[in-house]
Amino acid sequence: MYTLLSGLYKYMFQKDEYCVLILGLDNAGKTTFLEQSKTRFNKNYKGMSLSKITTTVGLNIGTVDVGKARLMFWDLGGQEELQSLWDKYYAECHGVIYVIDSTDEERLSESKQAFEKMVTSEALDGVPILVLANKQDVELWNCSGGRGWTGWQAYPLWPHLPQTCLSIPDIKTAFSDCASKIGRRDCLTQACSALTGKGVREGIEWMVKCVVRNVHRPPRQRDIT
Ligand code: G3D
Repeated sequence: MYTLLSGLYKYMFQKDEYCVLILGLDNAGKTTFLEQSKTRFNKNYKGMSLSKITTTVGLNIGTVDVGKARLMFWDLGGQEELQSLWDKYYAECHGVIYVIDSTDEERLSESKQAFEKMVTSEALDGVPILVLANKQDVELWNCSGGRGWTGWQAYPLWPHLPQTCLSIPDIKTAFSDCASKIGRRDCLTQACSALTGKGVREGIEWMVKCVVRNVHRPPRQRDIT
């Protein structure tokens, strides 16, 4: 009877845990994304004010429950000297969320280099990657004359206003030579605003689908050795 009840309890309440790394250059919006995710998915979570978040130095950890899956996020610092620590976490991770600051065209090639290094790491072979083109609210706010969110991947509605944010096609073009290195794995580029929360739920739900599906795939090479 005890076994039956404990089995039932586990079936109903136990979560399958997955480790997901949040990577990207400093100031991309990783911590804001983590806080926004916790606020959106965890009932009663009273997070810090998103506008008061400062850049990640070291490591932030957070947990988000989506159905029967529990995502354990590791938000790693993106400063150049901290990037060398990223690969210490690769072996344990089930998914990667790579955050790009879409308003920072100047650092796009630096971000691409960090992405390329990450994606070619053997320890991450087959791991799903969600690329978040963050801070899309900046473009939309400017381009819609302050009327708020108007849709995905929008181009300026008022062409005479300066475009302050890279679009998804811009980012895909800049990262195009990474395409062959991504290999056979789930990879999605998604527009997002960690600050307003647009795109956050969709991104996380996509990641959950991928990590759950991956568990049923044959183990990665690194697991066999
Ligand atoms: P990091 O953890 O990647 O280093 P943070 O980045 O989450 O600390 O964010 C860095 C800065 O970007 C913060 O501003 C934060 O408010 C801002 N930011 C993060 N996401 C968004 C977004 O979606 N839209 C906009 N407009 N800003 C965002 P400050 O001013 O504190 O440096």
